[in-house]
Amino acid sequence: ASAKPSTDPSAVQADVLQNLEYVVGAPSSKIPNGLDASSVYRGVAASVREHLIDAFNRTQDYWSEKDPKFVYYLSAEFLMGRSLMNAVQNLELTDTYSQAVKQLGYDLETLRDAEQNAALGNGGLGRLAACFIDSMATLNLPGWGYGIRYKYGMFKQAIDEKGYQQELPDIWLSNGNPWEIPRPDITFKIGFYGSVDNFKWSPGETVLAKAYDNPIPGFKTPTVGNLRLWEALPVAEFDLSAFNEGKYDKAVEERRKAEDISAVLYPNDATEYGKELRLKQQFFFVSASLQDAVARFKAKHGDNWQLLPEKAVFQMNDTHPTIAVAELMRLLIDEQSLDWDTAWGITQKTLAFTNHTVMPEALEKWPVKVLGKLLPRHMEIIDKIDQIWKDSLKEKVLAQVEEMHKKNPPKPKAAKPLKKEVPLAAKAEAGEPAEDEDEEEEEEDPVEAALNKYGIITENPWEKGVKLVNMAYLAVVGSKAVNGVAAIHSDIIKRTIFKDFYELAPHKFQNKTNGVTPRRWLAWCNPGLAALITETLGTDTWPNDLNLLTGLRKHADDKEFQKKWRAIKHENKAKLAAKIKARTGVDLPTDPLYDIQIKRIHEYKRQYMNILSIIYRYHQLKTASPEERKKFVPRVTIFGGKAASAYYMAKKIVRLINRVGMVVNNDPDVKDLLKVVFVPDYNVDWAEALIPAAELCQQISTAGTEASGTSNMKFQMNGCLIIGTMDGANIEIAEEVGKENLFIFGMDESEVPAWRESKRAEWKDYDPRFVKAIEMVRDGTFGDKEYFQDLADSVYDMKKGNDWFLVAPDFADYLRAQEEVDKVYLDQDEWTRRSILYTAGSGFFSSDRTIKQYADEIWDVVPVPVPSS
Ligand code: 26Q
Repeated sequence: ASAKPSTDPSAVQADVLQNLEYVVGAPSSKIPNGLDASSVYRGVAASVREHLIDAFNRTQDYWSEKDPKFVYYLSAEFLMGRSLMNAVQNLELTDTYSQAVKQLGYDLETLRDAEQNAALGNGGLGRLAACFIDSMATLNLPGWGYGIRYKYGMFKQAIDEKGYQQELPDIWLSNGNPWEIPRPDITFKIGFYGSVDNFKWSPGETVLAKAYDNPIPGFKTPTVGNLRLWEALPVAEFDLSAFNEGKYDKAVEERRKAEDISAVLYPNDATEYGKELRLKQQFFFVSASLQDAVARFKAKHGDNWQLLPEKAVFQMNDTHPTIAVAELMRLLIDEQSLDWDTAWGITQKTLAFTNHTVMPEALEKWPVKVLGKLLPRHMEIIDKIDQIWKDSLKEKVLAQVEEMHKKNPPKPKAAKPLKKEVPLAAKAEAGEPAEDEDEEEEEEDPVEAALNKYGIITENPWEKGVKLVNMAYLAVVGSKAVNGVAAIHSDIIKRTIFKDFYELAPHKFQNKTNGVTPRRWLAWCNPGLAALITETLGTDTWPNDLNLLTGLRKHADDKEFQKKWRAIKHENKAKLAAKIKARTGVDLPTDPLYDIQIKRIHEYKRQYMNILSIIYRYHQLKTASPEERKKFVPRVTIFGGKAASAYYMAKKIVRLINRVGMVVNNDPDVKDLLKVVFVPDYNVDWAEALIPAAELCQQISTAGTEASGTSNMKFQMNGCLIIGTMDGANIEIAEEVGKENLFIFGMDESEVPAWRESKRAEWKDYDPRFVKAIEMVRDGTFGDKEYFQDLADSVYDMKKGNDWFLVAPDFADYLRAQEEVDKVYLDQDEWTRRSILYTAGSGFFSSDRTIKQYADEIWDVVPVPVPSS
């Protein structure tokens, strides 16, 4: 179809038939009724794609002509999920396609399930990037996402019959991907290794980055944005000389080595640094993206490089793309012949950085050895940036040391200057262990020590002589703006990990509280509630103007309205129960309280604390008389989430939850009073079914550890009450909804450090209910006694584990909050009133608000709406 695609149902139907024949290649004898769902899905998707491409080309042409400032969102992850329904809904073609498909004898909802999830991300950070590009398109903001087209996305999780997590490859491209536009004509060369001679880099290995464009439809606008993902390929298809000599394996080897770079998503949402392939991935997509954007700029503006910061801004999503600081410098200096100072001025005005964690192990640090070997020219550039940075720091550090010495004069010591000059590395080479030092060498020069601590290049505190590049520091120094992702988090980074940087350049530091797209996470995933909202507000524009939801507040006490609200939740619970039955075989009643915790498995997120409280509840039920049992509030507790494959404790937590489920769900004593379900392979698709059905969600991270959280916002939008700590965005949700309407418990962030430093060691005051739950983990109630001992120790035996995340001291208050949950649930009117207030107060958490703030306060990018044709 070369003409503009029609939106008339019968024309759409004809178009689908045509695509079934010529894109899917189905024989006409089988069209339409002899086809499987996957084939029909592909025909429908190919038809929807025509609408997308049409609007995509109009948008991109228009932006190209107007030449506004562009934002480029650099992210190693985009967790898109499925696209069919989102595209159809955003294009406002749902009725058209539903009818067309129905007339062919199919159901759009069923076809939806034939699509593979695009799981090119680990969790929150990747999904945030997906929500952001949705909002950018909806707000008509000129901008692209840039990332990696992984051949294999996030691993698939299976739970075996013993309760262990198994990891399986995610072969998501096996049926093709109708949503992408391959661009064989858009390629860039990416170099690695090699040597530098007089500032000139000669790479020892070169691969090709090939572009794939993924159109991103906005809602209620003709704008369709772009997510450009790069695939790694060999520069030459085959090494012909090797091929001709019959060395086929050598010829193929090149290809495999190149393709490895974009082969797999690293399935670890904390750390994997040191792994050369990971750094290769990062540089690969950053270099391709920067080269692409710089070429676009040059085509329009020639060598007027001073104009670059007025035409482009790159937002770096965590440290993963921060090699961009050095790569932009290299492109400007080595390829465009700018001098250092000019290039540095432009770089610092063109880059911005978002931090997503304060956990030290998740802050990327690359060994100088690894980075210097893979990217020798970049290492030189980073070295120089570090020198300049340390020089600027020196003055301040000297003043601090003098101040310290005034207050606390250093003890005079015997001068042994010569011995002190011997570098540690030299000593190590001479065969002396670096650890084994005599006393005077332990006293480091305080200025050196401070410079080492805040330097971009620092010595690994655990391995003397090993130098590391701190990528977060590199990003802070090279950026015009640095932001955290929730108010408390942005505050913490100024006080802790970036303290000195903040003091030297306070104006750089900002907060941008996360948000989520209300299209996918309310309007599309919860059609029942969406319809009631539209009817009640008397408008359907709220998904683009989410503060309109405050109009629901005045209905919160209306009993009739509450009844309708409850009926929708009940319907969503029934739908979820059917899906769980189909996937796991577990039968769930639909009247109990649906209590859900879905997120990556981590000690700091405390799924462990949740399951311990469930274990205690099980104990209470078992020891209660039949009369007493009647007083329990029935609960269905649901968990979902993946454990990184090498994360020892996380895997044990997954297994414990599954073992508890096996015991509890088969115990006739507790029957419908308690169910424990672990949904295998939690992903975006599961989230879209779980969140609308949830009545209570668990946001229970140790205060100060969860940067923001974003599922909390999705639950809130769908009227789900929160049990949680004063952490991340929970705090801001409490402000919007009224703290009294959440079930808040536990220590707050200011109390945690003191606890860790002192009280922990002497604290013996375990709550007896905690002791009981731990005992049940130990005594084999859930099988495999031996296996669970060290999990128990990790929060209980201070000699073996140190309960870093405060499960023990927060447990009693957690149970108190849980009792409060039960009490309020018995009063369904009160529960529903709160539920309405949650949705009504969720406007602030639309990613449209977040993106508008980025655009206004960091990017300086303005909407350029495409005229509708
Ligand atoms: C790093 C090095 C090597 C390999 C992998 C990684 C890696 C990959 C993914 C490190 C971190 C991640 C993902 C982090 C993440 O999802 N963080 C979450 O970001 C959300 C969006 O801002 C926040 O809401 C969450 O609080 C935060 O945990």
